[in-house]
Amino acid sequence: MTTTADPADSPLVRAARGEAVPHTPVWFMRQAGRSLPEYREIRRGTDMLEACRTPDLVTEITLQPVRRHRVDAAIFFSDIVVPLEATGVDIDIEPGVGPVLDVPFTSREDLERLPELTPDMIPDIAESVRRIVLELGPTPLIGFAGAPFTLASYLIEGGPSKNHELTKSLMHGDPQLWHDLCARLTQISAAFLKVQVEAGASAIQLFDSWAGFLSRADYREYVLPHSRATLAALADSGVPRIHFGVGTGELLTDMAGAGTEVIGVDYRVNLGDAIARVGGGMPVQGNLDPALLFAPWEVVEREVRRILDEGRAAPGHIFNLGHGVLPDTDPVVLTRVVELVHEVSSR
Ligand code: 1CP
Repeated sequence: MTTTADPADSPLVRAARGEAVPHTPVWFMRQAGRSLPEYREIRRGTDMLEACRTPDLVTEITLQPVRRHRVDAAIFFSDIVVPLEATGVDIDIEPGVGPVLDVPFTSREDLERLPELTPDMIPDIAESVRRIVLELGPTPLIGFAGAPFTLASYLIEGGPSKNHELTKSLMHGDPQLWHDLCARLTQISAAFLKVQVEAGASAIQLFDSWAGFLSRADYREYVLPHSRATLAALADSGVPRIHFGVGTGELLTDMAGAGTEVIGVDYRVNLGDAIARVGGGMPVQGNLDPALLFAPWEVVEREVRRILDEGRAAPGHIFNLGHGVLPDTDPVVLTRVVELVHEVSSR
């Protein structure tokens, strides 16, 4: 099979559509940043959110893992809270912690102070995407955003949370405010995704990282309608959509039905079981345990082969980790995984 130089015909996009591929495409969540020495070097002295708004840096950091590992896709270097900050939310990304707010979201007045996101608030994002796409040529760029629940959790908790208790308290204590907040976050997420697609991204991923903290009943009532609306806003964009959350084995069928072409699977669910759970008809992404990259190579190799094998039961498989690259991962192991995936799956 020949592939053209068009990223819309790349192995990643083809696999996401359930079409035949020359090899199983592979990329890694959090491949940009984190474990790469060249990332740490270029980021030195620049605040994370400032880096995300600087096209020179965003372009270089997005391309670094593609050059080094020869992955089948780039993931846009940004963060799920970038669109929130762009609307004026006073939020920072603290090194070693993550997104933090001095004044968390509590009330209707806070919602009234949260405007919609318009493209003129993020001209640099479109510019970064255009530059990256030019440099990438045939390799697709994946755009992304946080889903309303995960964004709401940062706003309400004021930072990373172990239990999401303030979020659940607001969700149940004032359902109307909860749904209105999530409707606003749907607009913000969808607008952020559309800017990336219009500037040339070839696929999008909607991260609902913390949805696994919810019961299925709460997920269905308070979260799924908003994720569905976010994904629906991209339905006519022409690019495949990937939906992923951590610890979401129990929610997989609901998430798979949210209006996505590909369901991302975290490492706690066996890939074959995940494929069966969603009915076998849907392309999947995943799901090597990122902690296993620290194990002896024989273990990594066995797991990669098993996951590739199980992935054959789906109409398409995008190889990935079951969550992000851990900061101390040896980048050499990541490159070897890419080579192994390509070698084993080539046909
Ligand atoms: O100073 C630094 O280097 C900050 C570390 C860092 C980086 C490199 C953060 C802070 N964000 C990012 C980039 C990032 N974030 C990317 C692009 C890079 C890539 O994937 O290769 C993406 C896709 C994200 C998305 C993101 N941010 C998610 C969803 C993905 C996931 O891992 O579940 C979440 C939950 C965040 C919030 C966030 N931002 C940063 C951190 C450390 C966190 C997590 C904090 C927490 O545990 O709650």
